[in-house]
Amino acid sequence: MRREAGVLTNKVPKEISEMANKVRSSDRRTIAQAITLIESTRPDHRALAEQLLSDLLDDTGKTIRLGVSGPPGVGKSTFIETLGLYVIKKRHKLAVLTVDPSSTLSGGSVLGDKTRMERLTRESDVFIRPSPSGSTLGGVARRTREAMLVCEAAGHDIVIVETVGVGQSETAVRDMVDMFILLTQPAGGDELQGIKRGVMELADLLIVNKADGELLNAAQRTQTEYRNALQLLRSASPDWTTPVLTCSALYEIGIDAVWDTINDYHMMMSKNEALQERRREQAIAWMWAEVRDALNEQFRASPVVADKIEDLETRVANGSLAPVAGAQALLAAFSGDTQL
Ligand SMILES: Nc1nc2c(ncn2[C@@H]2O[C@H](COP(=O)(O)OP(=O)(O)O)[C@@H](O)[C@H]2O)c(=O)[nH]1
Ligand SMILES: [Mg+2]
Repeated sequence: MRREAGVLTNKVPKEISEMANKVRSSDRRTIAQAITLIESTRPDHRALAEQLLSDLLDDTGKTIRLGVSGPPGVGKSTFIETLGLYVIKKRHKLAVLTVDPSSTLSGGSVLGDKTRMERLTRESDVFIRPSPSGSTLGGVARRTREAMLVCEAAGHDIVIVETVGVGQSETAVRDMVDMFILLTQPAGGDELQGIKRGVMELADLLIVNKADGELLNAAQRTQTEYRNALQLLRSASPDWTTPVLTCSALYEIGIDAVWDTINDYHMMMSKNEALQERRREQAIAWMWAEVRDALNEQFRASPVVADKIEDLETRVANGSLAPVAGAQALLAAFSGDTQL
């Protein structure tokens, strides 16, 4: 494609403005194509994707962005389907995106290829997109963030990003949503299973799922334990104390209260400008992440650097060169290269 057209002249190719218009008119095929373009790693595609996003930017942001995380099997997909069906009855348009760290590592998927969202998939006002496979979690997360903007421009006013809680992905998702929802399940005994304190601190809402049948009592006990534990942590936002709710995603119990809480939170955050502030911070963090990634890529792609890597690595490994000196040699080679 015409890389020069984008990079050198800033002139937006006709097909990109047409694509933007079709996204805005909510053409499903175009939305899917736009996201495929965004996920492409080819430099010419990247340039086009950036133009597309610039074109769409004014139509984004009028949304509730929700992140849903939790350990595997806790019921994230079931919950998203149940909540999703609930909100589209209220005439919202929903998009569901996933950030799946496992897809970047193994090509496999922790979230499961067999998503449990068959009922949602059949709804015409719902757009569901699984995680792209990418080289780094950060890369996947940024493409997901861009996909989110495309969905917003297409009029999806609720975006849910699902991620499995296995470490860094929670932070990546928290950094792109307005409200981070952490799902847990009834714990056996008195331990709070599976959720680390650092992750709990990220949560704007904590939900104990599977509060049904034989698990109901245990769910309520777990709810109390989390309430107590949260009192010892700092709140994610100054004007908001992270609530702990119970629900049953499977039997569709307690979803009203979840939705009310999401709305309360959104109203509170919008009223005191906290939402705008959070999004401003996210945008700046995103910009720096892009800089970091681009620099890293350029560094790796530099032939002068590549020439030196093997030798320097060997010397650092066998102790004849200090790691800091090795890094400086690489950086010097790189800056010499980029000043040419
Ligand atoms: N009893 C009960 N089981 C549930 C509930 N939600 C999900 N499950 C079950 O838990 C298992 C994992 O659910 P899934 O949504 O795939 O979890 P995910 O890995 O977090 O996405 C499935 O067998 C679900 O049927 C619930 O509210 N109550
Ligand atoms: Mg799942």
